[in-house]
Amino acid sequence: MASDDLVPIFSSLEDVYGDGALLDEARYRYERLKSTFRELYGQEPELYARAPGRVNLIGEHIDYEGYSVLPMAIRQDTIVAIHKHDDGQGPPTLKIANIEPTKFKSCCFSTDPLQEVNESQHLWANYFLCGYKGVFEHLVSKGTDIPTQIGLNVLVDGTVPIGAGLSSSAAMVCSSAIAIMMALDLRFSKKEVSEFACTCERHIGTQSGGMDQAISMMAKQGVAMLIDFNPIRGTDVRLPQGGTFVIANSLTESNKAVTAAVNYNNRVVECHLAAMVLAVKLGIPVEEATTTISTLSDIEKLCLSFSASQGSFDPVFAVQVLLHEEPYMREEVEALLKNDLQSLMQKSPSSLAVISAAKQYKLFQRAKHVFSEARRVHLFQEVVESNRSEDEALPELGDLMNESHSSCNLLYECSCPELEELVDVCRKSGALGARLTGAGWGGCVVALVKETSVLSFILSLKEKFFHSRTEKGLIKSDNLGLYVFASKPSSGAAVLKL
Ligand code: NG1
Ligand code: MG
Repeated sequence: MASDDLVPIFSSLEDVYGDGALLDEARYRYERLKSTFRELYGQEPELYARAPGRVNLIGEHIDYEGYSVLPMAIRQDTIVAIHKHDDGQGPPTLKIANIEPTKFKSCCFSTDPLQEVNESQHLWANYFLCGYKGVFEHLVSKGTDIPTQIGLNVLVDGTVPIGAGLSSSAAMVCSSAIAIMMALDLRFSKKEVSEFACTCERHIGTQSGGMDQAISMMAKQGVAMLIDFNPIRGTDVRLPQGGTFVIANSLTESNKAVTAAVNYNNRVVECHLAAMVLAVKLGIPVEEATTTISTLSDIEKLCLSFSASQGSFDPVFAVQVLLHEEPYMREEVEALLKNDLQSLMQKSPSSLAVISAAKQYKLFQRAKHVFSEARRVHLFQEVVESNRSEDEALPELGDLMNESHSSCNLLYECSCPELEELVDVCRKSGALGARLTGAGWGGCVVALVKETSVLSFILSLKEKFFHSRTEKGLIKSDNLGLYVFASKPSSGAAVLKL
């Protein structure tokens, strides 16, 4: 299986960036990295590691519940240039600089893999530190010898927009992890990195699922991928001809690491509580429910095991019958689970932060979103794989995307006014479907558009959404290509020795 392959090492930019306009841009970026590296550190990079961002086509907020998702890599990526360094003066350090030093200030960390990531500081370079810790944690988990700590000089260039739901964080963690892997003379498979990069990104304080790291590591040019979890597996998905995905940025940044307790992690905790409550309602003893059930996909498995003896059992139906629509108060959940929430969440400091910020829990809505969204992913894949004509298939895919968005907005409440406006503009501009992509609360929209109308679609978005923003000075009109662009499935992470 492809994901068991080692992280590829290339010696030419063409291998990764093809031979079009992207290659010219890449040449410029790598040259600039090389010369800036030399100026900063007095040496040239030993190698470069790059990992792409992604756009999730369907399957939002379900990866951490164990459900399959359907993303594709985008061309925007993060490049990490790296070289070992030992100036013999004092203990070795990790020096991390960015090609945009005013926006992203240089940082210096010790080489101790046991150092904590300071969650409250929200440093961009923390994502490098996550990758660094991840490599060592992975070695420990494999029972492999730990290499001697060495100093590293690092320079980063990222083109994935930040806080846009296109996974700049995973692009940075994955590219850092493989750069460090190479600098320490280690070789891991794409799958290994997918797995440990997901776990180590949690040092930032978000309880991420594994979608972003998996697609960033395993993506292949020209195909989207169905990603399954436990264990991680990627299946190529060939998108139907005649349709193009256009990404548009709502220009509202959502920094998940900062808002985790009320947004992202809050939803993870609500799903966890919903799963335990459903288990109890399905007759599982409380003790067992609170110790063995952690995700909603555990509940679906339970339902399937019942269905063998009691006829079919649908998880969306179970939610409707077993949970109530009014938000649950803490006392009610505690009474159902015969435990106080503090002790149920005690193993996870970030869950404790959620509990102290939350006033109520929307178990019905969150669980209904997750189960129905999981189903939409499979319907999407079925349509893609069916031999239906593009005239038939594309509108069906568009409908599924629209349903997904409405569920994200109404049930999961992870949209925002700017995303709503942009989705609306997309549909009025001829999109077959449009939805928020990534975590939401800001960031991007992905729209499915007929290939033949992509240009007029983008023009319409520029006029109806972006024009007023350029007038207000939020963005520059000559930069609009950064905020709205068509995207083809791009290739996954790689190391370059140039
Ligand atoms: P983005 O949009 O990159 O912040 C996040 C999670 C994913 C997934 C989506 C929602 C991380 C690294 N990524 O993505 O795992 O849960 O939200 O579908 O936290
Ligand atoms: Mg992210």
